[in-house]
Amino acid sequence: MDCIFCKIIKGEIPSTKVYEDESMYAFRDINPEAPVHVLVIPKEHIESMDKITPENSAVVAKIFEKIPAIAAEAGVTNGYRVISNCGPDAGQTVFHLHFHILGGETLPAHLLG
Ligand code: DGP
Repeated sequence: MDCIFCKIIKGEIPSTKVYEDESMYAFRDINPEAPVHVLVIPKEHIESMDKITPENSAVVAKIFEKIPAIAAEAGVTNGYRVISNCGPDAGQTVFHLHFHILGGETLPAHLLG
């Protein structure tokens, strides 16, 4: 499968890891929009929020359980925002479910929609 994030999980494309366990991988966004910009992805390939099902949703709960620790590990101390873009109109460019963690400063207005 030709998925950039699946290749990152496999180590075929380098990334700056923040956290990893058996079900998820967290790494620095290549094009940060804030001092802390981390992407958290399930290791299982799920295209987007639209493809979350009763069968694969457990990993989403696990990701949200871990996000506070991942944000802290990445350097967030004073709050953060979590965003998931779903589909072309929302600007999703990589079709492997991912959650952006943004923080490290008072976020600019366009990131506080
Ligand atoms: P979205 O627009 O929500 O689909 O965000 C995709 C994000 O993925 C975007 O902020 C840039 C990031 N990204 C794309 N390719 C790479 C890559 O090869 N490495 C890393 N670290 N991030 C990437």
